[in-house]
Amino acid sequence: MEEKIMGLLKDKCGEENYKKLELLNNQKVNDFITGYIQLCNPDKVFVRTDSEEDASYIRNKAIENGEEKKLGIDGHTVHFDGYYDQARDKGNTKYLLAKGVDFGPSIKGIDKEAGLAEIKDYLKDSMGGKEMYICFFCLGPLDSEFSIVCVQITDSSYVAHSEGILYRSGYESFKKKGNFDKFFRFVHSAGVIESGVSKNVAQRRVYVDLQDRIVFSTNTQYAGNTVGLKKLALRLAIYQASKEDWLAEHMFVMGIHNPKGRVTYFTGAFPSACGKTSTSMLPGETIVGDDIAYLRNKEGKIYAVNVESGIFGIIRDVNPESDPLIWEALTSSGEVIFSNVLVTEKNAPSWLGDERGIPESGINYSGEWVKGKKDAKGNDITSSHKNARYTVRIGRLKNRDVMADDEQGVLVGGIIYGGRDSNISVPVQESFDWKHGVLTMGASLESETTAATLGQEGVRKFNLMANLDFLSIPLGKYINKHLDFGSKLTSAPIIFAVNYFLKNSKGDYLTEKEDKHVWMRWMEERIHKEIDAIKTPTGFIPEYKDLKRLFKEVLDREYSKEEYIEQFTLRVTENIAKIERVIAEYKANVPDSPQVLFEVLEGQKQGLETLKAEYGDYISPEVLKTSR
Ligand code: OXD
Ligand code: MN
Repeated sequence: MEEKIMGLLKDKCGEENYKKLELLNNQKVNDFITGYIQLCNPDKVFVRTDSEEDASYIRNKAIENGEEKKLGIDGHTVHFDGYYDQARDKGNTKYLLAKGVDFGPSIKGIDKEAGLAEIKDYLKDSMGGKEMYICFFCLGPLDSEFSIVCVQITDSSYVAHSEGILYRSGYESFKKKGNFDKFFRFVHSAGVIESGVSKNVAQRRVYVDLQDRIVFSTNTQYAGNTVGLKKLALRLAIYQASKEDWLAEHMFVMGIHNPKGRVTYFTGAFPSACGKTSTSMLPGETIVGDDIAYLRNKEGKIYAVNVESGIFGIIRDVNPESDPLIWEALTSSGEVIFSNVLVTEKNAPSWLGDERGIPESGINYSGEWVKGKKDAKGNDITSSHKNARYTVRIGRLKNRDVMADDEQGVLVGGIIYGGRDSNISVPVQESFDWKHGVLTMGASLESETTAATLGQEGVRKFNLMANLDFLSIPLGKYINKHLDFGSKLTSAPIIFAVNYFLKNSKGDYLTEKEDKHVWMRWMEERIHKEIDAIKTPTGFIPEYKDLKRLFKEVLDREYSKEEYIEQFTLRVTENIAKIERVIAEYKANVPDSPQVLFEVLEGQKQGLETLKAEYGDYISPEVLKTSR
């Protein structure tokens, strides 16, 4: 390294931190760091190794510089993002694309040169008066064929602290690898801070450079935009996976424990805020991960790992009865970062749907808050934000799976797709085979939008495999990749679809929050071929007798025939309309759609129309059973 540049690195790092970098003996790491020290111009630099001492340095900094405040319970802190910085910014998240490259209308790109110039302009001197944190992490279990190591540069101790909870530390992994250059890089600056939050949110940008494996994020604090290893890394991973024959998915990984003593692992893809985390934490079952999974084919079977080691979960309607495990972790001492909740006069967090009730006043993401407070546009400001979050290590949950850190991953028996769907699909159904599952369940997923992304809520949107927001390859290629991946399996997992949000014509939910546990147990028994099911044009659905038994066994509840019929009635017209919408979406926006997608969807539509001609718009499962 040039004398002058090395001098700068030494000067900003100080003896101790410089030594930590020296021990890595990695030229690419050093070049990367010095480049951004020069550009961002921090006052000083801290290098995080895997030591507890370094983790605690960052934790303390977050308190010292006001990014987090201590709450009443030991280890609990709260962080606030700006009023207009409360969710993922899809509109300003773009791929830096070389001239002539186009991923199709569903994926936002920006000319690489122009995008780099813009982001570097925002980063220039952005860390003046601040400390730069350099952190090393690992996606996936350490020393595993699944794992990818990463370097995060950030000027936010909250981001660095969150990552310390959410990911496995990776400094030692870098050291072991020596002078290598295949790692992910993230550069984040919250930009100018005013009253504790990013001031220039109009210049909030998340730009992804797939070729150079680097993601930039500026003028934002919300973790979904800033924690590089989460959704920013998922974008890089999807691209890399597409070149290397594995899958990077927006999926939980969990074990379902049958009373006979066996455990069957599932992965499940759901859009944000649609029940993914709460499924993965079902009491009596075990959690491997709640958000992002890497899947690999090993000897014809799928194995999966959790990319993360913590949970950045939505804190809404979390109560001791419905979510006992997370409730316990969130109300006992230990490390938890709450974000964008209400802080009460007793210095405790309060959230929407908290059964302890909402106080009259407190401090929240809008500052001092009192019931009835309105924003500049006259909209009600809720006490806690709808997308308020907690950040906690999975190890804090009593039901962490024993295989959670296994470097081989867990054998996947079932894959689930779920969305927020108020009027079409039955609560649970099983695909006919891998191709049918991928195309009619994963590739046809629609979901009503939620507060996890900026923009209007409750709008039904196409969301390919619940991964659309993070796709970094053209959609058709992504679907083909899944089909191809499945075709190489000798023992493919069974693909299922669930819907926790089905309503009746009056707008009431037809299922309870806990019912998902029964659907999981039904799927588990189906995988082991222990029970029959009813064949319908959209998939196999449960028989009443099995659900009646499982409701009693799992929830100690009587399950009536009426409930079953209402929940599992095939809504033929709605299903046909959905297929037509999905086909239209692909025709309009996915130039590389695989032909087989249209064939399978048209086939399903035909099946529905034939049935409709005979039995009408709404067909009871009892009728479907006899019409086989
Ligand atoms: C998340 C998201 O936070 O998907 O997991 O938005
Ligand atoms: Mn997610």
